[in-house]
Amino acid sequence: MNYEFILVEPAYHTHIALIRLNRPKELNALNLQLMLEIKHALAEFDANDEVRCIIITGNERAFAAGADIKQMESKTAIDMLKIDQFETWDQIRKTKKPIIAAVSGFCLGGGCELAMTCDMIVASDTAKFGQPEIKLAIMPGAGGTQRLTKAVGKALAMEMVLTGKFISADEAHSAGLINRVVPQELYLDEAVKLAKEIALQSPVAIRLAKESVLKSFDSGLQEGLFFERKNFYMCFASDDQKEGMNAFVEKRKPDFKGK
Ligand code: DAK
Repeated sequence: MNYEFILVEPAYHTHIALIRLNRPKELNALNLQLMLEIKHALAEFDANDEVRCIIITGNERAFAAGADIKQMESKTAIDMLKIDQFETWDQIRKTKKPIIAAVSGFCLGGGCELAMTCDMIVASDTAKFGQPEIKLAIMPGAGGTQRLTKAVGKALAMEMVLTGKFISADEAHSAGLINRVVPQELYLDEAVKLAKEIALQSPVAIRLAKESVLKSFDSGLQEGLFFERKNFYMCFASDDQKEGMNAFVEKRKPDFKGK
């Protein structure tokens, strides 16, 4: 697939792939094609054994200022139903490899929802997070009311969703929405640092662990514990588990192969 609105580097660093949203003039507004391209690139990375962690980023001014308002403006409810963008978003959410959002500048509406669909968020100190859909007389539609509330709690989520106010990277960090805040010139490097730590681990165990953490979002405790247990057992079916434990015993660094 030729990408028009994203830049893709499957080997950005060893075992780390990068997707850069690339509609700078529109502050990376997420049009339908761009979302399809992200879905496609993620599926390719999932199928590529060399990739162990994925970073999605924008540019210094904007991660993404939301879904493309100009593309949505004239749509009817039935148009939206027929387009069924949720299929694309669901596929993105189902990516098996860990995804880090490296965020600078505006991270709004669908942009914030995309960042929250990723597994971790590293932000520049200039980042601004918000769900301003209410100002357009709509509401978050790609998980914003759910993931934001789970991350920051009811009080702040309600305020952000009902007033559309933005919060700074520091506020987002204190509220538990993001993993780290660093000076703007370092946000991508910091995301790479985090990705490198993940890429050193066993890809099998990483996949099972990611799945298990995500399970906690949509299950009760008992069901989640049961799911975790199955995935825990599954780790012992991998060569990586033998390698990891053997390397510990032999006091050397493990070399994980994802098998
Ligand atoms: N869509 C389209 N164009 C956008 C845009 C957006 N979301 N955000 C910015 N732009 C465009 C501007 O129109 C402008 O284009 P020109 O006028 O130069 O042609 C250019 O980017 C630069 O923006 P500004 O001139 O406005 O720049 P400022 O620095 O003055 O302001 C701003 C930056 C981010 C505060 C402002 O641009 C702004 O308020 N943008 C809109 C933010 C917003 O409301 N975002 C939420 C959009 S609704 C769904 C999934 C998700 C969604 C819906 C459905 N399904 C799965 C069904 C999500 C919905 C949304 O995100």
